Parts: sequence; C-alpha cells; structure tokens
Amino acid sequence: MGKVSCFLTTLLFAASFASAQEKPHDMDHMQHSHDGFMQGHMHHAVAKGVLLAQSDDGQQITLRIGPLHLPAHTSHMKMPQPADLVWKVPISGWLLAYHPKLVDASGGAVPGIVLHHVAFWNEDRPDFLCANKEEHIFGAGSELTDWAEIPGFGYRVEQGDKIRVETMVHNPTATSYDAAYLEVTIPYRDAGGAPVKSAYPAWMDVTSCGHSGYDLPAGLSEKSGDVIVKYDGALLGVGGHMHDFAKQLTLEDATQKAAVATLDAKVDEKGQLISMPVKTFFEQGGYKLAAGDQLKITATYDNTTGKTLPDGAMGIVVGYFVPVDDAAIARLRRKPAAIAKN
Ligand SMILES: [Cu+2]
Repeated sequence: MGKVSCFLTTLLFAASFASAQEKPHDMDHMQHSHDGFMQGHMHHAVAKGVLLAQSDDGQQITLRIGPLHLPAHTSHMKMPQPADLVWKVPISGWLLAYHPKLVDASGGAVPGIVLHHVAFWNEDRPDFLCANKEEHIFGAGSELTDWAEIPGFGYRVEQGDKIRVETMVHNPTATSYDAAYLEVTIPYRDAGGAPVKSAYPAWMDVTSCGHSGYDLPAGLSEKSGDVIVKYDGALLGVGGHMHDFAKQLTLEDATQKAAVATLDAKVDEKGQLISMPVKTFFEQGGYKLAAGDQLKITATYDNTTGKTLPDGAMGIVVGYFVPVDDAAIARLRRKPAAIAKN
C-alpha cells in the first residue's frame, strides 16, 4: 500500500493555466495509494528530533522539516515517522502557492521518492463541505507536486492559524540519507498589500465525508457518494485522485441534473495509473454551483488482479471553490482537537 497523499489536483489546473511550462509529470502523478488522507489507522514508530523551522523574506515563507534519517531499503511501515508538526502561520493574508523540495544537510538534492506524502491541514478551520474534517490545504507525494499560483486567488490565513503538517517518509532506494530536509516554499500576499480573492480547497469524495480509502473489488466496479454544497459559488476547475486500475471519475450536480466534469483515467497496460486529467472552468468565470446543490461523485475501476485489494481505491474530485459571499466561508472555525488524531 501506499505512497502518496491525496493531494490536490488543484494545482493541476492551476498549472494548466498559470504556468504553461509546468512539467506534465507534475500534473499527473496520483497513482499511489496512500494512507495520508485521514490517516487515523496507521501506527508507526515516531522519529525523534524532527523539527519544523521557518524563514520569511517578506514575500515567501520557507518551511524546513527535518532532519529526516532515511536508511536505504526501508518501507514506510518500518521507518520511524515524524510526529505531526504544527506550523503557526506568522502572517495574516493569503498563501498563494506551495513549492516542495527535498535537500540534504548541505543543500544537495534528495530524490522525491523518499517522500511518501506530506499533507497540510488547517486545525482551526473545518472543511467547508465536510465539517467533520479539517481543511486540507496542501498535499504532495513522491512526485513533489508543485502547487502553482492561480493569479488573483489565494488561501486566506490569519496570523496564529495552526497548520498541522503530516509527513510520512520511506526509502525504497539503495542509498541511505542521513539528514534529509523537506522544504516547502510558500509565496504569500500580506493582508496589507493588494488583496486577492479567497479560494477554498474542495474535496469531493466517493465516500462522501468518510475515510477516503475503500476496498477495491475484482473486476469492474463503481462507487458513488455525494455531498451538499451549502454556499453559492463557483468551481475554478477540478482534477481527480484515483489509484491503480482507475477508469473514470465523474462529478455531477444531481440537483441541476448536469454533468460537471468527466475525468478519464490514463493507465498503462498493467493498469497502473499514469495520470488523471484536469478540467478548468476558470476561463468562463467558473462552474456555478448553488447553495443546496447535491453533488454526486462516481469512481469506476477495473481491477484486473482477480482479487479484492484492501483499501486499494480512492475516488476524489479536487478543486478550488470561490464563494459568492466570502464571509460565509471565511468565518468558519473549528474547536481545537475536535478530530481525533493517532
Ligand atoms: Cu489516494
């Protein structure tokens, strides 16, 4: 099992219109199963001495997580894992992008493959679609997905917001890394500067608001879930997250009886996921959703292994949502520790 966190495809569409030079590879790699999304069920030994440091040059904040001691040929289950760390956001304003990389103690490159996943959760805010979850604002796996800036939009933070940083590492390579660091550079716009519009990550899951992973039966299978949008607004675009043997992910507005997006998975001859497409609505001013609309998400797989793959599937449509009335979502706060952690 497992490699990558369920991260956003958001950047996928961000990349597709914000930065034409984005490597296609950055925009697809979602094939790995993972335990990162709501990982309540994993129990790893804890790696000692892993700290989160930050620097701020006035335009961007760089977070540095480490040192990570990564012996060769070590699975994520055998590898001691960093405890969740908390990043206290030092500014009020908007986070504009997330650029992850891995380095060694002297700044040399460390291959992304040793990152199983990293996920950022805003502990102070609920997900606007699933209030039982924290707001999931960034994620990446071994592809070190770069979340490009969407010009004119950002994720609003208040000084002191606590972002929980969940990191899982492993090392399938033959090289040991003694002291690796995960760095995430986050350009931001200070609240005192020219404002940008707030966009919120929207995770629309075939398990509705439950745990994202589910058992994948042999052969053709289809799973659907739904979620109610409580706010008028628009989706800027959507991408998808599935695992191996994926065929298709669809998003419908069941209330409006409209197909929002159909995302056909690209797999290789063995069924390994190569990529999921991205559909943008940004150019037309976004795909409009109305408060009360029921969104239906459906994932189709064709598991050719002949056996059930436990926790082998996910189906998540991920996008950015811009509400008509920003204040309605901006004011959402959650009580600390309402969500159990491992
Ligand atoms: Cu997944």
